[in-house]
Amino acid sequence: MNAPAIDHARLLDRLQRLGAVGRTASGALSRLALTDADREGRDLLAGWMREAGLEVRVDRIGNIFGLWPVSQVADPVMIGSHIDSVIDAGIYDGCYGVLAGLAVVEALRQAGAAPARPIAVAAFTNEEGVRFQPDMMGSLVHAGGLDIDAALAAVDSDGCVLGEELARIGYAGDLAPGAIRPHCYLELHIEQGPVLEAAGLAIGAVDSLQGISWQRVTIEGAANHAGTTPIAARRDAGLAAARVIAHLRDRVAGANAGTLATVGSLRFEPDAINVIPSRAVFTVDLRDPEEERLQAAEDSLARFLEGLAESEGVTVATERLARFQPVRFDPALVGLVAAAAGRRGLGHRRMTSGAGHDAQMIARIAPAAMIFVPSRGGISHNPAEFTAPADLAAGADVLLDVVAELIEA
Ligand code: HGY
Ligand code: MN
Ligand code: MN
Ligand code: MN
Repeated sequence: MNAPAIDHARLLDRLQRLGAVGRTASGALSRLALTDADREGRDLLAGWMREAGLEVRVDRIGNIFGLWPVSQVADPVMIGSHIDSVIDAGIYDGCYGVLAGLAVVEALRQAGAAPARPIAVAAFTNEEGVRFQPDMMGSLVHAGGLDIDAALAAVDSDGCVLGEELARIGYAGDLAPGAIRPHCYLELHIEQGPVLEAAGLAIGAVDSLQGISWQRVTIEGAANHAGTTPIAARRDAGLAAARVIAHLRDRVAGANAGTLATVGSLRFEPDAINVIPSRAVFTVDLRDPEEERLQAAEDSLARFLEGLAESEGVTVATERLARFQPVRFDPALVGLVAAAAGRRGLGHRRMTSGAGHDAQMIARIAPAAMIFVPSRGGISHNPAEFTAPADLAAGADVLLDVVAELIEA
């Protein structure tokens, strides 16, 4: 076998081409799960996989698997991530890991490799969870953490049912959930944070991932006239929501170094300039590497909401959307990543992931690890998301080296 080498130019070109799919009239990238744009992106990926000689299989939650060599499917080295995006997204989040996985298979095939263990390149459905919750849904179903029928019954804010959307875009596959059980799992991903860039390092050997808690909070007050209702007589759902946001920032995130709190979505009803809001519906995203602190943040929010009902005369309802404990990845796999970076003379460090990833789900059923590359300015989930081509190439090279070791194991 010759020395396999990644075709960096083709990887970068595909990132741009996939990144062009799902642009709105204003040019924003929003390829939300199971939309027509997602179908277009899926079709593009599946076409590249087939051109590269992989067998493409789709399971019942729409996870796409590109398998090579075709003769074997059992017990593969799985390289995965996702190609769905958030709203007004960057082009690297998720797509980089899937396309680099495809590039690794192409490099090994090109070099005449005859692996003792097959490779499966996976694009998991609905990692972002923007349209349907929970996030990391496809990999969670794959890992047996969410019943397939419950996932197919998920409903978005327009009342669309996930299973019907999957059928509509032609990706309701026949493969049973979890059928392709990985021997081990690797995910290459942009860091989406500031750590590697600040340290001037090229590679993150990700050994852990923080816990995530997602809730939707609905506060019911009373609509009333903005000009005639005395402050003391108000049951102002808008004010109550504002107090929750301040509490999360000052008393939860502010009080604990490792805890992060975000209210990313908020809407008032009836949403009129001269009407006191009767209802406020918002999401709460809590993160912490320590499970006890994450639990304490959830408890602090629950107590605050109880007190608010009393003080503001409102009613409060919460709905749990997702809850994942912190994860530690496989030390041996993490060691392979660090060693491969070292052999290439790439500056690297072990680190934890602030973002959620499919790897945290697959880690439930197989040894898993992640490889990070730097994000410029630590920016992600934003059109300014960027990673330098040299860093993208280096990450793919490290992925290739580790996979080349694993397929011989
Ligand atoms: O929210 C997350 O961290 C993941 O990207 N869905
Ligand atoms: Mn991602
Ligand atoms: Mn993301
Ligand atoms: Mn993610």
